[in-house]
Amino acid sequence: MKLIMAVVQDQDSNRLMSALVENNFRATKLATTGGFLKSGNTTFMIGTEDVRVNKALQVIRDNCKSREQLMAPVSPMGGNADSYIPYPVEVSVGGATVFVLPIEQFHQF
Ligand code: 2BA
Ligand code: 2BA
Repeated sequence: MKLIMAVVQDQDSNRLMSALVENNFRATKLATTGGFLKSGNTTFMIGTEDVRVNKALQVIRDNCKSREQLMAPVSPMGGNADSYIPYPVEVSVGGATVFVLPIEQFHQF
């Protein structure tokens, strides 16, 4: 069994959850925050059999798309003004960042 952890954009999360359930995957959705943009994103935990990992990855790929996002300038607050960029910077956020981890044990009590 494997645990798939997928960080996706909030805009794709409802569609992805519906697609996972449609394809008979069990999943848990967590509200998370990206370290760089410091804004919300969604992390899915999907526990599934090894043979279904590729199908899960395909469902994720089909339902999440990359987008450009503006990063608001953050004032240096007494820090180094040399590195201050006074205008928003466009950042490309990927459709999904996915980790596949081995599961040592799986229990449901
Ligand atoms: P939910 O996905 O909201 O599922 C609640 C309960 O609905 C499940 O209880 C199960 O009894 C039933 N259920 C879910 N999917 C089903 C399906 N495709 N067909 C028939 N019945 C279904 P639990 O199995 O005790 O799971 C409780 C919660 O634990 C789940 O909430 C989910 O958030 C999480 N979970 C369970 N298995 C998971 C897995 N393999 N990966 C990730 N999260 C899991
Ligand atoms: P954030 O950390 O908010 O990052 C959003 C986007 O900003 C990233 O998109 C990337 O294009 C850019 N970015 C992040 N760190 C950067 C840096 N140090 N310099 C320049 N640009 C940077 P994605 O790579 O598609 O990542 C989307 C979200 O996925 C991330 O949100 C983070 O929550 C998660 N993520 C990505 N890689 C991760 C990793 N190795 N471990 C844990 N979470 C990760």
